[in-house]
Amino acid sequence: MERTLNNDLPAAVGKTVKIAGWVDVRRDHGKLIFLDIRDRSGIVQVVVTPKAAEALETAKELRAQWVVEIEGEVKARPENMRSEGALGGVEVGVQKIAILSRAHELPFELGTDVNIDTHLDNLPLTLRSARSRDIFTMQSAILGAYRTSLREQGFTEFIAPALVGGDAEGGAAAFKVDYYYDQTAYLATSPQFYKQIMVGPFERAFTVAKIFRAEKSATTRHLSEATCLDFEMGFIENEREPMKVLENTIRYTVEQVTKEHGDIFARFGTTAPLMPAEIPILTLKDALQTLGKAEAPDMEPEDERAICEWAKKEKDSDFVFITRYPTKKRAFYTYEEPSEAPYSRGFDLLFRGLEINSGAQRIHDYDTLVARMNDRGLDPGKFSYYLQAFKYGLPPHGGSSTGLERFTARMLEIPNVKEATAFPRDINRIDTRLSE
Ligand code: AMO
Repeated sequence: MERTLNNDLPAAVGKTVKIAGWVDVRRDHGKLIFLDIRDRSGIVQVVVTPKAAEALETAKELRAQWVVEIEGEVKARPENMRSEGALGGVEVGVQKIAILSRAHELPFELGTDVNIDTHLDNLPLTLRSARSRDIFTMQSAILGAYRTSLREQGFTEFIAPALVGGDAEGGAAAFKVDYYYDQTAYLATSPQFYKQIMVGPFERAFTVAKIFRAEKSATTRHLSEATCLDFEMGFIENEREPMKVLENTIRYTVEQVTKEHGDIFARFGTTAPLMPAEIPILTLKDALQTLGKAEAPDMEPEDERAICEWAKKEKDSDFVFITRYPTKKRAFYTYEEPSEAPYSRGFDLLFRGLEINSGAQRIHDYDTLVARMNDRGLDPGKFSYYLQAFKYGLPPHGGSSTGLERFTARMLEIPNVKEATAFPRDINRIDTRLSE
């Protein structure tokens, strides 16, 4: 018999089917045993009665996370016994149970509140919890929508390298790697150079890239390995065009996840993000002034939270753009706004209190870029490979990068970005805790 997925069971009432999955919960009620069986499509209740004597003996043995194959008849549950959800209206009357895999006793009941370290120490188990499955279902949907939207806006996806010869951000701490011939390579801190190079062949290019940053600080928003949704586009007037493309992409993503995953927002006690017709844009100066703060070269995390609260209250928006950071606070390739020097054409996008994206118009003129490198004490000779893109003609261009984990975390209002990372790496852990 072919396997039926749980979410196809409502259409199979009266039929005998075979389902397969994990035992989520076993409940004993006198002579009956109820099992909740989870497969990739959902969770369904099955009932084992003394009529199926052999199955009942097997069911008595079953524990959480055992993997089983079950044959039985699909029945509509009586009106007063229905539970919530699509599968709440059906159950399977069990005829046969085959055990595919036995689980050891669990260290704790799945779904109970455990602290973040216990959660991370046991990911092969805890990722199976309803909460984790919701988080990574959401992340997968974000990723899919992001890609679709950029493709629809004329972008070509490429794969950026993770092993590089130097640090693209010129400042972000890079992990060193022993390479061939006694050379030191680095793990990429950003696909920045490669996406700019790809403007040459494609005008509009994007990549989903792993970035690695030797972040020494243990915070709820920093990872040593993060995933970035990066795009770059040519023939722009200024930074407003990449900001618009980003806004379109975010809007499409929010629309898609709202349509497909309203139930997840509800389970996390939050709502789909507020997205006005236009995301508000503030200069750094205006943002600080709005908060009654003195002028400063950057925003502190508490300023980011406060300005997001302001945007929500005053502009009905969970997103806010901040522009006109001082050029010297931004990466060396950032274009300066000529009419407002020393302020730049760089921007950040804040979402529900956190920076989730950074972008800018870039310097596209070879001589200007070399001069900027010299200003910053960077040796242009070390960037000769990247500089070829400019030597051989590159239009005015710009782009941005969204941190997937941060975007996911704020989407569901999860306090720690690590919970929105399937296998997070941080100062204390690379799968297992380093202190052990
Ligand atoms: P930036 O350094 O701001 O910009 O990174 C872009 C976005 O990536 C995410 N991010 C991180 N997320 C978790 N842990 C980290 N350690 C981490 N570092 C970065 C954030 C951030 O907004 N080249 C530029 C982008 C550009 O100009 O296109 C860059 O790397 O969400």
